[in-house]
Amino acid sequence: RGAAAITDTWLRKHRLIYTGATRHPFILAIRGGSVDISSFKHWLGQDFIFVRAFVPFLASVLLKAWKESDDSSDVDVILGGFAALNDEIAWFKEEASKWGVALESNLDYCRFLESLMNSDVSYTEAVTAFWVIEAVYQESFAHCLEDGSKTPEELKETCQRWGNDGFGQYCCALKSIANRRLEKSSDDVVAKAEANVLTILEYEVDFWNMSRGGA
Ligand code: HMH
Repeated sequence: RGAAAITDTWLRKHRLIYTGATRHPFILAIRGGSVDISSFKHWLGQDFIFVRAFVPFLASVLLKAWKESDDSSDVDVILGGFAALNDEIAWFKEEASKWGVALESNLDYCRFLESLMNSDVSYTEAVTAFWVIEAVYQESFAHCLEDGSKTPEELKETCQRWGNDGFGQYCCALKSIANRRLEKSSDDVVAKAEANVLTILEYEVDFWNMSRGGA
């Protein structure tokens, strides 16, 4: 098919919510240099909880790739995700102690993530969900590093974590895997994967909204 990638048509179709997830007021406040540090700390504590729940989710994606994928190099890309996540968790621990952040739990988003680990969720759906979860952070934090941004010096390292080029290339690799699988999938699987993407975008917006809870 010569047409645009499936994921690109989705992001055009769901433009408003996608922009809500990648250009959230919290991100714009970081970029504009006016972010409230208590909001940042609140986000940090919540994201540590999320990232810990992300580990078993990623393990479920790896298992599905190994069992179901038509391309063995998918496993290598996902393995790279574990390396990144391992690094991220170590960074969160350091940052949390540096900023004196207490850790909270019980997020609805984590429960949704858990539902995506079920064995009745196909590899195609799981890897597509994985792509969009990473892509939202990549786009959001890369925006804070673009020319003209006034991101506070002490938050640049946070933005680099997800906004760096390597993470961008990793998201592109995930996107290619998702599109390759979606092209070969039934309409039913494509519809389920799209519904999951929409749910994830809504959770991402809610997640950014939570940063306000700390203020
Ligand atoms: C809520 N979404 C959330 N946290 C993250 N760390 C990512 C996406 C990207 O890993």
